[in-house]
Amino acid sequence: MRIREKQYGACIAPYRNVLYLCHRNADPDAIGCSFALSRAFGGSIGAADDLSRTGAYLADILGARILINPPVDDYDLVVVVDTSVSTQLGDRLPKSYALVDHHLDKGLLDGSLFYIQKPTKSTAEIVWTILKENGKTIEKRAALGLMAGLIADTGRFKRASTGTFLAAAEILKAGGFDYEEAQDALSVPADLSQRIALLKAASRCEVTRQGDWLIACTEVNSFEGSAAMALVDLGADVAFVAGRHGKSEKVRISARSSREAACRNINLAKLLGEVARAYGGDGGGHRSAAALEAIGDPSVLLDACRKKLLESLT
Ligand SMILES: [Mn+2]
Repeated sequence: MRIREKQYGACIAPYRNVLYLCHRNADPDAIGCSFALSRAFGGSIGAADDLSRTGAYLADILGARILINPPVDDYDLVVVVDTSVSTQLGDRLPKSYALVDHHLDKGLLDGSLFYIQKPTKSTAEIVWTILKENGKTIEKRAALGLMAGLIADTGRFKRASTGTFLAAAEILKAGGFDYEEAQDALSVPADLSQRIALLKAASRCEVTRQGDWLIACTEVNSFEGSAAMALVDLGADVAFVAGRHGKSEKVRISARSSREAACRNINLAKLLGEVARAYGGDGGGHRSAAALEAIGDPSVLLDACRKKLLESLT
């Protein structure tokens, strides 16, 4: 059931024991939103498998306790936050759940008790509206969490909308801190392993040119998302980065596209979703930032992504 932000308080009220659940590799948007919701309406915070480095850094600053892989069926209700496909939860989708999210995928909507899904630039903007319309006063730490999520998901306002700027101004005012403090909550010093992964990704990169399009494909077994972003920064229109995790057959691919590519109607969420489902997995995300998990050989999956993209360009 789709609900409005204003109805959130009434919908959550009957549940005593609520868990806010973040996706795997939980980022500042997921952490900040779960923290703000749990402070306003009560409940615990959990994440599937792990937190991202910036997510962990922010959780530390907020003093948020995040349970890793909590027993989801022990809660009256699980609110899935900033997540749009069940593979992002390691397929541990609880029996009864609600959803607050800003992605394009529809996969979790039908099975939910109630949901708010809007294509805002960050889930933080939705959560901010929820708090306002339910008459919650926001404390500084919660505001800081939302602001950090908003800054991170918009690439420091590069992908911001007018709604993002409005929300940002309101959150700063309500929280009583300045923009610099919010930026500090995201400034994790880049660690050596990340820098090595990005340099490896760039040095192994294979570039395909079609007309004036440059497509970069590469393999590296960590920091795929950051690597894809780095390759777009270096000049690729679209970058696909594949990695294998642990000993499993599972392959993760992260994809990013330039602003130009997004303007020319490339939809990476759709493209990765289709490739993933052809290889026994699932994927999704946003038009210009998406990911998949599927079974197979990394190079074969990369090839399938590249082929599908080339087809859509002709
Ligand atoms: Mn998000």
